[in-house]
Amino acid sequence: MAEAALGLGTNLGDREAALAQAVDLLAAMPGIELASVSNLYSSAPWGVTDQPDFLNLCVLIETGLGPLQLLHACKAVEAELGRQERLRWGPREMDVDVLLMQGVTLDTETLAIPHPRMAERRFVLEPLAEIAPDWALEDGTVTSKSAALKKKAADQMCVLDEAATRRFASLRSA
Ligand code: GSY
Repeated sequence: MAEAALGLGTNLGDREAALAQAVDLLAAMPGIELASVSNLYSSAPWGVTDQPDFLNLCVLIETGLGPLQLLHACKAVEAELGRQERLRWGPREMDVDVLLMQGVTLDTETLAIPHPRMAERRFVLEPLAEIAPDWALEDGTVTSKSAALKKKAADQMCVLDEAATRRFASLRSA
């Protein structure tokens, strides 16, 4: 089993309900055991800015799946949540990204691990710092990179959303 970190985000429809369903679907997948789930963060859209704000969270899992099998599991959750093909950086019903995987460095057309843009995204590093603070990145840890990015990108809105986190928790299956 390997530890892996996933980033989830949505900016369409009932976002807390979609995140709750996505996390429950991941937890029910063969080969995936959910280890921890971060709080929810409201974040300004990254890339294409003329779209609704996102809700984001990160999860840590233990998995017996290989990297591509894990990617397919993430894509299956997106499809189950009604993900439509739209603009590359556009609005989405659900996005599930493989961020990190213990012992895996990969750079192919299909999948890159660590996620190539995670170090530029507060909406990834801030929830991830809650659940994987000491995970080593290229030049630091998740915590140190998150703190540095928070200063450097102070204008990139990303705030802990306690109300959304409470609603999300109440929507998760028992
Ligand atoms: O790559 C993840 C999807 N996505 C997001 C997101 O999850 N959160 C924010 N704040 N902006 C985003 N832009 C894209 S694309």
